[in-house]
Amino acid sequence: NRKGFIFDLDGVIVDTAKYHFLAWQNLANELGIPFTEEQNEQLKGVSRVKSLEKILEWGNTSISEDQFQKLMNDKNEEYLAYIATMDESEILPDVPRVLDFLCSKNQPIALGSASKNARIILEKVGLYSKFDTIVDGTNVTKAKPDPEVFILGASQLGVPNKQCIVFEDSLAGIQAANNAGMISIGIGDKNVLTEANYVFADFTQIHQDFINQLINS
Ligand code: B16
Ligand code: MG
Repeated sequence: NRKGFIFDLDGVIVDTAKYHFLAWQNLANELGIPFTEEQNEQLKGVSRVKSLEKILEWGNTSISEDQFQKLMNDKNEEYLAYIATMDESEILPDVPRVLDFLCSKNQPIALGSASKNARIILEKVGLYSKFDTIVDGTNVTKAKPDPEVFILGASQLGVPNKQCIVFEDSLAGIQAANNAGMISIGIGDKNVLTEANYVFADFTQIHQDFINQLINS
């Protein structure tokens, strides 16, 4: 049996949300807009442009298009400085075990992320070569919950949507997987990821027999 396994990046493979938070917080500070960890939660899985739009909305602030571009660039430069410090110690628990198990079962593996920095992050943590294909924010135009990112991943793997399984930490990402007709597996809080087909706190809770069931279903 050949399924397609598609992984989100931030919140599933690594916890880059903490770096996004630091960089957005800095930017919000400069604009005099309060920015909390709760608000950062709402930016998970959301594109860079949409994230800045939301922060400006929260602060009732409007700026010129030029300034908008400049702020996005500044934020990304700061974010990239944090990314530069990353190594394999930042991979979330048991992610390599699951990737290696899928590989040993000859299952195709894709990345499906909203981030435009996905490739560099995978390189930094040493997981780049584990993926048969990578679809990220540089390849798609429509943001999750639109299914574009996952549908493109499935087609690059050569696997029908219905035979794909998506691991996601954000509600918008779970909805994107469901909208693509894929099996959705939430990684995180089951009270948040209510629309997922399955939810696990993290990959340490995902055992081989469950993965075998997915492969053979
Ligand atoms: P970038 P994911 C998403 O990654 C993050 O969750 C989200 O917070 C971020 O704004 C978005 O990527 C864009 O990231 O600024 O690097 O292009 O969860 O879809 O892997
Ligand atoms: Mg995510």
